[in-house]
Amino acid sequence: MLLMGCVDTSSDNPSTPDVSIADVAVTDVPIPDTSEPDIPPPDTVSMDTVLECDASVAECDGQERMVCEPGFADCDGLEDNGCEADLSLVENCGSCTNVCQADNGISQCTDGQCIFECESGFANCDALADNGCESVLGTVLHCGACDDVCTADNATAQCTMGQCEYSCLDGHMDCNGDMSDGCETDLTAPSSCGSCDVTCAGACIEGSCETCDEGLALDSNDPSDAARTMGICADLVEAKWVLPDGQKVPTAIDSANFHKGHGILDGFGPNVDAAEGAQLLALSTGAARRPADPDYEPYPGLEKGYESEHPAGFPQEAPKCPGVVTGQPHDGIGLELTLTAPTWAQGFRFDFSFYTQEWPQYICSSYNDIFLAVVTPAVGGQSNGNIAIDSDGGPISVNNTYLEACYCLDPPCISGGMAFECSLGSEVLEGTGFAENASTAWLRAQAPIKGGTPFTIRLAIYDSGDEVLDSTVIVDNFRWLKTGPVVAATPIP
Ligand SMILES: [Ca+2]
Ligand SMILES: [Ca+2]
Ligand SMILES: [Ca+2]
Ligand SMILES: [Ca+2]
Repeated sequence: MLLMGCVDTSSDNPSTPDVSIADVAVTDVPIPDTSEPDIPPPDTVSMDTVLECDASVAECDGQERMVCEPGFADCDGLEDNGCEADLSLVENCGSCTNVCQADNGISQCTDGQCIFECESGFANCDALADNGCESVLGTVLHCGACDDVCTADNATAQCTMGQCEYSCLDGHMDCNGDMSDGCETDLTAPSSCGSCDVTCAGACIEGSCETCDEGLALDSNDPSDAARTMGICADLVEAKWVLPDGQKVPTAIDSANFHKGHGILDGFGPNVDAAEGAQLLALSTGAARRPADPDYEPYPGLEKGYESEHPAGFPQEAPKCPGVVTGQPHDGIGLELTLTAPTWAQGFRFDFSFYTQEWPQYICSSYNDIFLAVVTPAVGGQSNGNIAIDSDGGPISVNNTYLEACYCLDPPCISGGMAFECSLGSEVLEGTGFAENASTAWLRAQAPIKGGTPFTIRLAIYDSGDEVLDSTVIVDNFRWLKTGPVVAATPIP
């Protein structure tokens, strides 16, 4: 570890000593020139320097002088323990004063240089050696790695097992499944009321769509009440009662009979509730009433005493009844609504169910009562504008494909050459005036529209060919849609 000796360099150049003296002090010997310019301060002298006696300093004063081996140094200034310091150790790495230390790290001394590795869970994210491994991994600032920050709009973040996890703030949701825009959806908006997919045709109040159909009069003649009953609490420009073809109701028509064709009901029989709010709208070729209601007209129905024209593009015949021609409209009623959808809307939907007394006797006959929902301007490739269509693309007439609730004691029941399985039973017919007849399930019609642009929809129903054996449609649950759907009407699962 240490060499003992006294090296005489006097034969070299006695006037210019070229090696400095470190903290192994040469004592009681006068040093000729203390202003030697190339004597560095002691604490910067490399301890692996081989010490030499200055030749001008009287043969080392007769004492043995310490010369450290390379890689060692006399850091404590004590001769007794010689060159005690191993300069390859972290305590004095390369020099007496170079202590290798790194916060949250494990240091090594390699080739006289301090290096360190961070302990598990820490990292040197700022690349500064002085503060070692200053960053705690697994936090929202450095989740999986340095600067892997967990942050998202309208969300709180935490880092779990190196993965960012987010919780949306109250009133917000990540509806697009993409946290790069955070919890982007405002759940207090009518376009996403309380959850991603709930849309309203009115205000969103505390996460639920506004309803505006509580306590409306059964026999209200105000067409905007009919709209409210359907859930249209805003965006209504105009509402009016019309004939099925959109014509004004002539004064010659018996006004009382005409207005019996609509009713605001709190359900349709004991087994069918309003699909939205407290009430649903009924439109009928007879009286839109249940047996217990005032003005109810029992089987075979109400003869209102007027005819009208087919709407443009009608009659449209049922594909399943080839050769059958729908008769002249009788006892018809239409509700025409002009609406301006919010700008976010690209479509709308509503629910309806069609009941008819023409089943079972008049299947595939000219007594083909019909409900239609005509949108103007026409949408989705429907040339006649009708969006209330069945699975064949035919109209919702007596001969639509969805007539699956029927009174049939021993299915299938055969009518008009057609077999009816009556798969929905007859419960929904009870208490409606159609107990021994037939209906569809609740169907949902949908269509695209352009948000911000007014359009009209005319809901109409009429007897076909004569006035008897009435048909009724119940309508409710109008909603705007954020995305534009294809035109369809399908049973609600
Ligand atoms: Ca998102
Ligand atoms: Ca309603
Ligand atoms: Ca009829
Ligand atoms: Ca009738």
